[in-house]
Amino acid sequence: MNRPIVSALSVVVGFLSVVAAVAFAADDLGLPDLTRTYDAAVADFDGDGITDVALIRHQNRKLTSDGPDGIFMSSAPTFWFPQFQDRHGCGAGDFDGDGDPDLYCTKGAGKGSKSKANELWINQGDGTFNDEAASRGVVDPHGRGRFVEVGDFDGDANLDIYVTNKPRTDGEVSRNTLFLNDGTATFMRSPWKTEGAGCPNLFTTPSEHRLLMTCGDELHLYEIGDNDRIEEWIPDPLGSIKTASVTTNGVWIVAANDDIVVGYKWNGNAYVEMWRHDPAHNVKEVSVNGNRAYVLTVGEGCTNLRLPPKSSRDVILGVETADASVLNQNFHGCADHAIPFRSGWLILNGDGKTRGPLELIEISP
Ligand SMILES: [Ca+2]
Ligand SMILES: [Ca+2]
Ligand SMILES: [Ca+2]
Ligand SMILES: [Ca+2]
Repeated sequence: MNRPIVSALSVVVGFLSVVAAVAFAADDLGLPDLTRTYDAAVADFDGDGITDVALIRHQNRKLTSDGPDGIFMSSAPTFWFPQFQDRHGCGAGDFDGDGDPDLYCTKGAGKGSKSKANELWINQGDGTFNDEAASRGVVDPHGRGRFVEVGDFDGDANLDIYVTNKPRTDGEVSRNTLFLNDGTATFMRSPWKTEGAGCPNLFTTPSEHRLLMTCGDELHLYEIGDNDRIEEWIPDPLGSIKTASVTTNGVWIVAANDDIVVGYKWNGNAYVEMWRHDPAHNVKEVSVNGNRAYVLTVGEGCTNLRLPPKSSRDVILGVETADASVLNQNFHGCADHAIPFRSGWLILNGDGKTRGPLELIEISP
């Protein structure tokens, strides 16, 4: 098993007065250690009560392979996806309503000049998955796929799929698309539009009917009504917002630009700024899980594995109080995404062409 040059993962990380957070090596849980990463989706895919991880590594023939993308399950053997598919963001949900989580994955489109087929992996309940995207209407052949958000956006109790797409280079339409589930895991494109193509990268879903996304330095919170009706709130602009996340009840939004993290609270009419926190490093992402927000910084940026470690200074904030716990991690690799996982987060550090360590942060009450 490959180990990072500096073993920062298997130790308790320092600090703190507010929460107890512990970092684990991902390979302790059967996940790869140093690897490239693009996205991950978490769910209990094998139904044993333990959260599993679908790890997506932007696998591509032109880039060094770290093994195929796959679903790392707690009891069943890992399920591997077909190799070299330029797979990007994935989202898990029980789309066919049979009680087990399925998985939808976007793909790129040959730098915006080719067609491709996104994948809808339907869980067979025996540790295997079948790609049924074509028969269920979610291939999105011209979409230059980037990220996925799963939620019941139209309130009919069936899980829908929101896909962000980067603009194409050949004039074909490639914009963000909401696929609505008809209740049989067959999907139709909604006419509903957000800030369309060109804003593919950062967004999250606070609750049903809603979509929060950052787009061109602005923060958009959409409330999705009848398909063509859009209501939108934009909190007092922080300026150059690049990342945001929200509590599941929609009461709190935590947003950040490069320098400042801000907490907004819904007062019945609008989101009102309640606190600010300076994390002292460039913020890459904010991810809310329960009443805690993980602020992922890039510090000195992506570091080469052959060089001495440089510090980053990630922070866990109380969403309602902004009480802060600093994590000095000294990770190699590129800070990538913080994905809510069990009581903490799965941290991806292998963005781009640089391999980095996977990390698990667990929070004790
Ligand atoms: Ca499991
Ligand atoms: Ca299912
Ligand atoms: Ca199933
Ligand atoms: Ca729905």
